[in-house]
Amino acid sequence: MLHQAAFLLHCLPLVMGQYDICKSWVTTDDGPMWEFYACQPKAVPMKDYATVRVDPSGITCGNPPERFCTHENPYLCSDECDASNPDLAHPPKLMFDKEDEGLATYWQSVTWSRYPEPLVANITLSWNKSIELTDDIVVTFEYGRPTMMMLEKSLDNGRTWHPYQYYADDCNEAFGMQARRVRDLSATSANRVICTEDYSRWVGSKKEKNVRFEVRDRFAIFAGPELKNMDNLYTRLESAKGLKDFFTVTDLRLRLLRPALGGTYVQRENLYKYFYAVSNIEVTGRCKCNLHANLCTFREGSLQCECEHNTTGQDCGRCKKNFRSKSWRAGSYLPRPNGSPNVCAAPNFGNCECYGHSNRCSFIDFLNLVTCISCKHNTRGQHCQHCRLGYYRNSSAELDDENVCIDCNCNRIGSVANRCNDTGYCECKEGGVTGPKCDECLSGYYWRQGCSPNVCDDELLICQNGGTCYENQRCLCPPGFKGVLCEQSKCQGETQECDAASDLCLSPVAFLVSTLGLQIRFLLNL
Ligand SMILES: *[C@@H]1O[C@H](CO)[C@@H](O)[C@H](O)[C@H]1NC(C)=O
Ligand SMILES: *[C@@H]1O[C@H](CO)[C@@H](O)[C@H](O)[C@H]1NC(C)=O
Ligand SMILES: *[C@@H]1O[C@H](CO)[C@@H](O)[C@H](O)[C@H]1NC(C)=O
Ligand SMILES: *[C@@H]1O[C@H](CO)[C@@H](O)[C@H](O)[C@H]1NC(C)=O
Ligand SMILES: *[C@@H]1O[C@H](CO)[C@@H](O)[C@H](O)[C@H]1NC(C)=O
Ligand SMILES: [Ca+2]
Repeated sequence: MLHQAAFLLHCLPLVMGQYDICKSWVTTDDGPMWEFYACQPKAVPMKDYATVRVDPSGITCGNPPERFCTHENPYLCSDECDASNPDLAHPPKLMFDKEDEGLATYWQSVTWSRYPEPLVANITLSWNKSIELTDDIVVTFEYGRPTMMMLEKSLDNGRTWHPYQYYADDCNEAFGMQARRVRDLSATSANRVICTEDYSRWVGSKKEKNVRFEVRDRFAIFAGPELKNMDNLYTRLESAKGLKDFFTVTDLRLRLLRPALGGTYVQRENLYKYFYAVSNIEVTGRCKCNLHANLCTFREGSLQCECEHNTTGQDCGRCKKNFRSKSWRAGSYLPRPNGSPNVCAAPNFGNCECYGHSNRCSFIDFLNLVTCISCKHNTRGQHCQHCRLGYYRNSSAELDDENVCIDCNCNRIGSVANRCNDTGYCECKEGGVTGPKCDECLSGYYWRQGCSPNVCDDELLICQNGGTCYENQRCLCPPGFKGVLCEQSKCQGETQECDAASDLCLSPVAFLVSTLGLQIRFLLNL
């Protein structure tokens, strides 16, 4: 029995604290050396590191002071919220404080005096850091839970938002969704966004105060009811697309859409009993460090991974400079039990950096030089630091960026060759071709498989006799006329009698003179 207890004590931190060391100094046949492991920070309460924002402005009660009552005491409306009196104020910070036992402190909204206009509020928590949730989000409401609410999340510091879970006493009426329970989800639907009715029904305001986002129940789909089989969970997190991201957030937003009603209908004659009051928001998680750090510290107002494995960045999402002989990769939970650290490494010999465009270096004996081989991403050079012919350097990308070389994309017909200068300009053929990609024409030319001089235009090469110029390529002549500029009547010859319509016949001599003049004009480009 005693033995068992000791075993349990020994085991528990192991189960909870898997992947908690990044490296250890070991003795091998080749002497002592570092051994590296996949590692992650401990899960901790995250609410202390969040900044909070409550919208719209003026939604917090007490300015001006306001009376309110509760569903238990609907006609005794003598409680007061007064922002200027610390004992009667209910600012947002009271959702994150430490409470003495039995004494709830809470943020409180104004009452629903503007009914039937909706009473809505957003509570936004921001970490400026990606967090991996490891336990349920628990929001505690005093005086009843909302009858309509949404939880949203962001993965990009609040630029875009996505629904996380819907809550209503009637999912179909509130959101047009079928009510579901997380317990009914399966391995393939573990990251499904659902609407739940479990946390919105009226059960008296003292009894059930919590609204949950069930992280543990979702984990249990893979790890079993007691979360004993964490191996299986980690394997799934690694392999199932989008599953890890589902539990990752940088921001959370509670959208309170309708308060507790304490009954079926809103009583218009007593709107002082409708409001929101939140005493606590519990968020448990760990910094996302891509399995390259086991510590996360709070510095200059932000969480920051203490990156190992020669990685760097807020989430250890890059290799340190001079450790980019391979492309960066996240660590892996697999294979068990220590995972793969996927360390960033300095090149094997010499000081040959390939900026992540090659994994291999080669020593060229007669030049006495180490060079990267098989540079990818359209790069070339000893360090893969140049762009291949036909590509140019993307000035907004770092040298180790996969997008560092941009295709010149020179027009095949208009350019001399598919190569360009450092701003992407191609070298154009003679004869009116222009534009960065040599796919445009100078004025006086038109594009048709290259540039050709205009046949007609509106200035000098004007179509005659009422003809119209078609795309600078040819004149569209009226009936009875022909020629490049419609300068020629169709009825020629001196002796034939012409139709009455075409009494503008020219004699052959006159015609010759006329076309000659035209040609001269054309040649001189007058
Ligand atoms: C709450 O946030 C949502 C987006 O997440 C936004 O559309 C809505 O206008 C916000 N409401 C308030 C009152 O700020
Ligand atoms: C967010 O974190 C980054 C990286 O630690 C920091 O540079 C930036 O100033 C932070 N932004 C805010 C608004 O705190
Ligand atoms: C990171 O670089 C340092 C300095 O060269 C080296 O001592 C250390 O072993 C490297 N760590 C890893 C995980 O490669
Ligand atoms: C240049 O690099 C930046 C940064 O990686 C990238 O966002 C952009 O798309 C690249 N431009 C082109 C034209 O590929
Ligand atoms: C590239 O060529 C264009 C057009 O000739 C020129 O304007 C530009 O300055 C050149 N850029 C560089 C970096 O040489
Ligand atoms: Ca509190």
